Amino acid sequence: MSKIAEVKAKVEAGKSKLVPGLVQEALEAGAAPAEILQAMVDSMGVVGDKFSSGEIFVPEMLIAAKAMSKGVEVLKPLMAGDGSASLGTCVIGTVAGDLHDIGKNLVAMMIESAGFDMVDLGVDVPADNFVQAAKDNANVKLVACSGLLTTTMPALKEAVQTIKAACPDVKVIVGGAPVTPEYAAEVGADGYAPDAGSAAVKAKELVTA
Ligand code: B1M
Repeated sequence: MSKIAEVKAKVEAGKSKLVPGLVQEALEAGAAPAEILQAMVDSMGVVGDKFSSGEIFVPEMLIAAKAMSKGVEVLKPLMAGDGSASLGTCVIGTVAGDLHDIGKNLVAMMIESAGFDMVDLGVDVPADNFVQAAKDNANVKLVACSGLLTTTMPALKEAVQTIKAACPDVKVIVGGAPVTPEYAAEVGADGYAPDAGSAAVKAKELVTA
């Protein structure tokens, strides 16, 4: 089994203690950080499918998520930018009622590496907290809202509309598995991205346009 395949298998199995070492070994074997990251993202897809089919339950999903987060910690320094030029501050969070943070953390990492200072509000963030952070922090140019559950789509809409009403000059970008470009436009977001890499590209585009 290749090192990347081992990383993938151990993330799926939720082996938090083994994953960082295997990620390191995969790097030493010549794998690119992006390739290892994609393998871990794929693992979470498998975990989601197993949850949908009733093969595993919430605790197993949670330990797999923890294992992936440990692996991402090893990759983060390799994927971060040099931070030399700031495009402004980005406030990021997962919307109210939603506890998923792996995708949000990846988006934060990529937007930061594109040249933004990052203020991460974590998960389950009420709309007003995004506004408060946009006002309290210096030079906020962008707010990024992540949502993973169809049931929290209304919270995403509320977040976008509250932020745009209170801070019309701040750009808002949204994303997450159930979010579509059409939904993003409908709720009044300035931008949408399907994944972390394109979120960084879109973020830069929004504040430099
Ligand atoms: Co949850 N969960 N979960 N879960 N979970 C999903 C999302 C689900 C699809 C699983 C399934 O049924 N197949 C399903 C949602 C179904 C739906 O809404 N239609 C689901 C469910 C139902 C639930 C609970 C309701 C389960 C329950 O309690 N019965 C519950 C809800 C809790 C809550 O939030 N209130 C729940 C709980 C959990 C855990 C806590 C156990 C855990 C999360 C732990 C954590 O995040 N720290 C968890 C996990 C791990 C998952 C899956 C398996 C993996 C999510 C993940 O991290 N994916 C997920 C199944 C799946 O995704 N296939 C599932 C990897 C990550 C890199 O991808 O987050 O999509 P993702 O991010 C991508 C893009 O979406 C995009 O870029 C990222 C990477 O490139 N993106 C953005 C994300 N945010 C963006 C923002 C942007 C732009 C792009 O701009 C701002």
